[in-house]
Amino acid sequence: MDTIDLRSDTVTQPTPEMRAAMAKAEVGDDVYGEDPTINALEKLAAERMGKEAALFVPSGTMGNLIALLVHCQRGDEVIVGDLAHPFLNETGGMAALGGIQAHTLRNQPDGTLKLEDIEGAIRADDQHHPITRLILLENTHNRCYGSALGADYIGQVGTLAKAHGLGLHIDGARLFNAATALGVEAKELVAAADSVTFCLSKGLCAPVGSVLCGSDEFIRKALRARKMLGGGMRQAGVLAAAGLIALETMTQRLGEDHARANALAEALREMDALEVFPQHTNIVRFKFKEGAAMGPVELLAAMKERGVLISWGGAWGMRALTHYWIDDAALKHTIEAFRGVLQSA
Ligand code: TLP
Repeated sequence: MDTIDLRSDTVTQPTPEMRAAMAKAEVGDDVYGEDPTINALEKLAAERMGKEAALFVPSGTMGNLIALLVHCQRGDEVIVGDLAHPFLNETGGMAALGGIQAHTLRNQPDGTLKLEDIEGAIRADDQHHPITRLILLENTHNRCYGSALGADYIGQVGTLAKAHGLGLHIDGARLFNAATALGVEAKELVAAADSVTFCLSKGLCAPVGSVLCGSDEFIRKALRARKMLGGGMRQAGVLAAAGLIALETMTQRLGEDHARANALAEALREMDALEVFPQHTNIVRFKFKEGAAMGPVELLAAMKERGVLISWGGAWGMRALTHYWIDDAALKHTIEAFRGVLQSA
């Protein structure tokens, strides 16, 4: 059996259908706006998000950074969760490249920020203070166990943002997982947002790429920021061809990944040594209970010997993600491998 790679859904390889579409994609110079496949992808993405326009970008990280650069000036502040990916895992790009200050608020276990905390964090108009410009939410929330933020909550944050003249950006790297889990259309989850980034490259299996969506004016500014960051790609229609399949068909099957993640979480809950956190979508997070006979380093090594890769984020515990390439046989093998390793410890 091939290695079963559950470290992330970023490891997904393009499907055979994607490879075929990539091989015959029509391309042009996208910096001239002449790549028909990218243009088609951007049009479809904007439609799916219910926004006026969209921009194909190389990664979720760049999409979030561009959004921050467009919403904020140097010295401005963004209200963001302390467990949010753009704060924790994007190399401090907002500070390094945008001079943007993160005003972090405690993320609740369900990935939300308390409305009263947000309200309390908005700066008064005072020469001593930075200017609060933006609120940033993440959906699904990676560190908060893949939880899905609902349209009602996001609407309330949007109302708060508007009342204070702030923008709302959503890091929707796994937005379609959230939409699937909640049984709603993705656009309902971003209706209150000014901008959203979603990734084609994670559970949707495209090899590269994310899409940033917003108003025409926002995307015009985003285009300049993308160029500045060196993200103006040329004949990248070969990538967008996979992105179109990601968006059209791969968004429809994420429920399967969630069901397998649920089965994995249930099986892990039966193992005495482990504490398994709530599972919502395709992310399963767990850690060893106090006094367990084994630690993450040993578990990862023993699982690897059995052909299964999982990841360990120190104090954050261990993580296994299901995705297109994890079928029922792979899931069965994984559960048996966990049982074998933990029962022999
Ligand atoms: N997440 C990766 C790692 O960076 C941790 C993963 O394996 O989960 N937003 C969210 C919520 C993400 O989870 C990620 C990637 C990104 C943005 C960044 O996307 P890329 O990798 O395309 O820059």
